[in-house]
Amino acid sequence: MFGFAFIVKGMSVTLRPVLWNGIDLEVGGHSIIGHSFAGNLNAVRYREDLLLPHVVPFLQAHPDMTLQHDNATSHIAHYAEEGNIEYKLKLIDPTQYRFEHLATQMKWRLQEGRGEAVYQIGVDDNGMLVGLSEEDLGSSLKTLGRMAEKVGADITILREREVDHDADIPRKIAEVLIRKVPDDQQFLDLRVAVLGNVDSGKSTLLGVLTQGELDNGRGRARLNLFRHLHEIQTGRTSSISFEILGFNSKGEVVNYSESRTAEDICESASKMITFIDLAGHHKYLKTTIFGLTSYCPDFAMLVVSANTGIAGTTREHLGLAMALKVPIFIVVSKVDLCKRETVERTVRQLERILKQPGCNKVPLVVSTADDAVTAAQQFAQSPSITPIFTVSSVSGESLNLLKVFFNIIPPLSNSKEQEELMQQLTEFQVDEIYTVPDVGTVVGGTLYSGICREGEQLVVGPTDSGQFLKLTVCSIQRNRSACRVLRAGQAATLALDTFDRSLLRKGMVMVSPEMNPTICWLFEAEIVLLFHAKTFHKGFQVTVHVGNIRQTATVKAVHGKEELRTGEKAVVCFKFIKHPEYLKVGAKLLFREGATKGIGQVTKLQPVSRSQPSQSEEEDEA
Ligand SMILES: Nc1nc2c(ncn2[C@@H]2O[C@H](COP(=O)(O)OP(=O)(O)OP(=O)(O)O)[C@@H](O)[C@H]2O)c(=O)[nH]1
Ligand SMILES: [Mg+2]
Repeated sequence: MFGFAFIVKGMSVTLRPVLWNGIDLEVGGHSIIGHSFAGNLNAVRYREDLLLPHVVPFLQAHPDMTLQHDNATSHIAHYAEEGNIEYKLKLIDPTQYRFEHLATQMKWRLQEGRGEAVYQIGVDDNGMLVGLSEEDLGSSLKTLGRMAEKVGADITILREREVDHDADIPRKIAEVLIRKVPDDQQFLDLRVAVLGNVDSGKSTLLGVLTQGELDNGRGRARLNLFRHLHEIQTGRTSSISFEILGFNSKGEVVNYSESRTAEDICESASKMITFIDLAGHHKYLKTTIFGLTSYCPDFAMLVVSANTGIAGTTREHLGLAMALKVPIFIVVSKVDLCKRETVERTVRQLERILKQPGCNKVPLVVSTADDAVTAAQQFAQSPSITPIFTVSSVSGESLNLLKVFFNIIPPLSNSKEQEELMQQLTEFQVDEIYTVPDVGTVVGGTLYSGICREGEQLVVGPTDSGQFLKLTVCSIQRNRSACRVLRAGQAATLALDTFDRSLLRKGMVMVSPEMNPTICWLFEAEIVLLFHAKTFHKGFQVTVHVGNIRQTATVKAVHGKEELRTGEKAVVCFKFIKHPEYLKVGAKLLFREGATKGIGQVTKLQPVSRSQPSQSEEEDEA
């Protein structure tokens, strides 16, 4: 049997609902839970049996309440058999045999978390917060340190807290982060797409986090980030740029402060967050969507200015991230500019929107370091949890909470999925193409599957005529430093020596010669029309985004219907107008044209064979 507890903000302390083996609890006349849970609670059951069916709907039905955290009573919510969290009551003077076993277990937990694990000390197998005396906790942490040393990992104490406040001798539990960069990897790696309305403070926040210097409120911090002259002149981000924030094995920030270079940062970081700074202005929406679809971000950070609240493209960006199923957290910026009440009003506005049926999110306001730890852990367990931070890039308020959060959030895909992707044939998505003096043609992008080594022979395409061309990867760089092996999920730039740049375009893929990629002009997708001013019918042209592909396509047919209206679903046949593309069934798709917007999924391809000369739009129409 297991218990579960959570606190609901906005409720008097004595009325905290405690969900416990089948006890019905009444809060304000509402029964919160009426189930009996037998057996152990693991991470999956926590999510499937409790969080999603009970807690989330409860919170949705009570928009004035917020899930705060689950640690205030004598139980924590989850006992994980799988995953990277380990509960240990105590680790005092283990025998040699037990010590070996503990070290092996730690290795396994690290593997589960792709290099990171969390140990909860003073907690029994069932998640009961028993607590340890100061002395026992000290010696347990020492053993934990020895275990980490044995497996070559580093440890950081995330937090210690007292349980059972009334006892004579205080009893404590400790939460510890264990980190070990896998042997074949330089650092742990996360990608965060940064979204939000124009002027909400995205670039500034990234400037402050990655350069370590506060902003002056007039755009000083973002100056370091601008790439183009016209951006400096207008102050507006138009293209996509990448910023890096590293953490060393002790959880300390490693950034450009103390005049470090990118190489230095890569050298000393054991975890690297790559931010994808996107444009807020509506004019650049295409590029923003491209950033979100093609760089496979692990998370999206939506920046909302405290003084304007949800304005401009905020809603649209939120919708895009949700359509693409990228987990979101929110940063309310510029709190130095307004009164506490205004900040609170913006937070409430966000909470309301997040809890709406269309969003189904559970907001979690972060106001202490403890909340930040909880937020990172809950966020990883259930992407519907949406942490909300309130910060200032000028006064620096609460930026430390954001750093705590970044240091702890684990990548969402688990080690098994990652392993499976790595076993597949190599596929690199080309997002950018450059010519670098003395190096030649260089492409930037993400390795979707497989691994890629220096010297690897691949084929790139499809060309306009549907061909794939041979090439050799001469060298690989990640974050401006050399890298010998690239793994699925990692972004990098690949040098292609003298390969003719004019043969390449964004949206191409570089794949193993053994792969026989299906390419097509025509494909079908199941779509939902999100917004359309008039009606959507055959002959209509839209810009289609699928992963790193962006091309105009014509609607060839709307199956079973003459036309589509806002909110309607249908299977639609599209045809690219310029060149065939490499597509996969199941890929998420977004399309737009002016005010028209829709999302969907590729359901069927009409492949062209590569030996056959591929048809062009003109031939087809003739
Ligand atoms: N007072 C105050 N000003 C801020 C803060 N954050 C950003 N600013 C200012 O707000 C302005 C806009 O910031 P940016 O970082 O360029 O905004 P952005 O979201 O990147 O805008 P786009 O890239 O155009 O979408 C700049 O003048 C910043 O100095 C803050 O926390 N407090
Ligand atoms: Mg910007």
